[in-house]
Amino acid sequence: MIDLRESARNALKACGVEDAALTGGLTVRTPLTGAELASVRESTDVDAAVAAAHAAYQQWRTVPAPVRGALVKRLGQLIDEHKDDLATLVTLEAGKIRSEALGEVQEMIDICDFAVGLSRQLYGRTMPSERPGHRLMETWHPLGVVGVISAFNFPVAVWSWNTAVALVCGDAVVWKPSEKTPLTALACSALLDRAIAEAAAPADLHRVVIGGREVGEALVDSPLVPLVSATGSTRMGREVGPRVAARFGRTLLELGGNNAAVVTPSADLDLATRAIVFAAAGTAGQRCTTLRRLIVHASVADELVGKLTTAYAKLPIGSPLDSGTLVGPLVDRAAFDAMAAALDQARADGGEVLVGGGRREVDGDGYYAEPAVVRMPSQTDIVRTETFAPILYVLTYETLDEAIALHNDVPQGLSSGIFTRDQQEAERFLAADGSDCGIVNVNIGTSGAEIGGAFGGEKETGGGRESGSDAWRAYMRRATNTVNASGQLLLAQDVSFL
Ligand code: UN1
Repeated sequence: MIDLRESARNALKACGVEDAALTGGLTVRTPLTGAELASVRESTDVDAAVAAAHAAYQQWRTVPAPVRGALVKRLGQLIDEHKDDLATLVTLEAGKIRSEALGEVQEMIDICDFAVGLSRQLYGRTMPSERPGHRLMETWHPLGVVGVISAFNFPVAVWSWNTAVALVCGDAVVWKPSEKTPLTALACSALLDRAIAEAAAPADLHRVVIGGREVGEALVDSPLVPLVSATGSTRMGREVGPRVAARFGRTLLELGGNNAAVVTPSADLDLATRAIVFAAAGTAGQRCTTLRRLIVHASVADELVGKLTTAYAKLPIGSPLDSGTLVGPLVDRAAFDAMAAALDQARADGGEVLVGGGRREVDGDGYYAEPAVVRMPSQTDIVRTETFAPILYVLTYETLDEAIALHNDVPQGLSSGIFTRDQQEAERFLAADGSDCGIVNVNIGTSGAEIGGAFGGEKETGGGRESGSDAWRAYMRRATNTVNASGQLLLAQDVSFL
């Protein structure tokens, strides 16, 4: 039996976290057993951290972007060198199975690569001026301190999406990780500190602030934080959004999802089954991209549900430290209670729990849930609510219009998928009158997006886009420049004056 505390301490040490950071008032528990992993020091002066980061930004913004990219390149190398240590911490703190923990660290390496390339591609446009001898163009400048608020379920990848991009954009970062996962944050921060020191970049370019609500609020309210990138519940986003807007700051919100897949009669049901089980039961249903609703054509519903219940009944649930495990624990008891309450409500609404829903006694106070499949008579309120646990609600449809209407009739709009071999159906789902989500897939589940695309969603998901594509623009400010080399003063729109 491995000693989890020892294992966490070794991984932290290997990443360069000082012992002093590991004594304090915030107790960190592992979802594997509920036992205490460590205690960490809470931050008392967020304003000071922001001020220091702001001073660092003032230097960093004048460093050429490709030179900024070299820092992120080194960060990516260090993360790669410490892939095992970081994955161990992700497993211990967030409960992910090894392969998913390693996958999360791989996302960090990938986004560093992406950001290094980006550091030479922060392109602005030039536009034809309507005046002779004039040039019209735009320049992208660094923005300032980016406040990153991240959730327990992707304790490191989401930080890296924001931080790797923000750093090449010339910004500084102050990070408030989830109180449930401060150890992975300390490890990432130590690696970045090392890269910063080696690059002789300003030491305060990145700061971690650990604590609860007050720490987040200080970041949200700071006038020195022009962008707050927050990942978490819609409830949290509803508070953060207006507060930042009130001081004319920007937000990048990545909130709840209630992701669905449509399965049409032409779908490859074996491929769909594998994709659905990973998307719905993987990560114990604790991704914002987790598949929560299945909208199946009535003609294939029984066959697909049969395949799913068979696969679910065999899912290895247990400690993520065991190599055969595919489903680890929920993060804590509250998550399990929320799952049980949602299942009770689904039953009260006429739903039938076909498989799962119980708790497996695995180790101590770990809350290991059996992923559940629930057949529902209609899309009731509980189906329209995101419960952060492995519950898959199954609904049936007759026409594709009906499926799309059901699909879009939820408050959230993150990720979606269609399983079909009919190109017309696929194109319809991808079209303007198809899925209303930020992520729309064909013959792929809703989770497990690559970093190269922009990540985020519509409606109550918050509208932000992070990670790849042109998401970098949110981390910079745009200046539009008109340059007059004509030697005369010509006013636009033919206006005459003086
Ligand atoms: C999240 O759950 O907050 O697409 C992020 C995915 C991962 C990221 C999820 N690449 O499932």
